[in-house]
Amino acid sequence: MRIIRFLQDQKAVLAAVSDDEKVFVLPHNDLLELVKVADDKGVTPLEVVQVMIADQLPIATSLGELELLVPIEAPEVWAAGVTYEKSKEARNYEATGGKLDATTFYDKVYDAKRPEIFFKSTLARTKGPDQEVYIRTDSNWQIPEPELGLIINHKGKVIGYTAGNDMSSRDIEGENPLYLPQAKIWKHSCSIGPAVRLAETVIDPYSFEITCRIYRDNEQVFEGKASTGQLKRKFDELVSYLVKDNEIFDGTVLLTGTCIVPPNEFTLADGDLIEIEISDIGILKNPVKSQVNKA
Ligand code: DO4
Ligand code: MG
Repeated sequence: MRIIRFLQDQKAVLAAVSDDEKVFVLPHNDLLELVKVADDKGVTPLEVVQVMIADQLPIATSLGELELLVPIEAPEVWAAGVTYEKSKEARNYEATGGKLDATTFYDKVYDAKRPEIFFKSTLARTKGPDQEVYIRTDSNWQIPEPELGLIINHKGKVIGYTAGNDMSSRDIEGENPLYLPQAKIWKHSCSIGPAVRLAETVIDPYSFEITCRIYRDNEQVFEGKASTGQLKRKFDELVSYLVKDNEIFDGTVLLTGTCIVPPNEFTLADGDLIEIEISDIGILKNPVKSQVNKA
């Protein structure tokens, strides 16, 4: 069971999507309210949804026709880095100018007890399905980072899973690791969606299949696939470092690192379309816009 939000008559509507893609409107304002109702009743969010939709007909509009919004208004988005071997290799390439035999701090963090965790986005900055993500004007090497996102409550309990795009500037990051915030955070540099898969409906979170496709002039110019089974760390390990001595708010998203990196000669361009598909969650689509000449 997945949870979405869509726009209807200028208002956000919460809905459940069944495994056969039928959409049922829910009476709650958002996922957090649904979770609270479930907690108050001593049942699970899935059980609340099942009771709600038992005597209800699905809406006539298909999922593909809805104007989807971010599935959760996450107060903050955090991200883990260098959690997959593929990411470690890509960072080493950036930091060493291609000298792959050099040992860097990326090798160290990959093996260290403490993971890399950084601040990525706020509610006002986070974009949803079909919204534009921007590329920077001062970078010549930019990529999407397709990542599984954990939606957690203030104690770090995982409520659900979504897809996320940790847009990144490889040349700015490669020039100096102290530039990480500029390589990661700018206007429209983070998107999440299209749905939240309720945690209790996921048998094994280490078997999500992630696919990233990039289209240019209606032609596919990149496709990469990976699985969360390749993750070096465990999700609860990442969450434990995020919540430690921190104040985390209900509905926070933790992106869990990228496992797919386009070829080193690739950079995003104005007009590209990014698709991030995660099995049992959906496809997050975002067009790419350059900020050159943008008001
Ligand atoms: O070390 C820089 C960031 C790494 C990252 O964002 C990732 O591995 O996904
Ligand atoms: Mg990342």
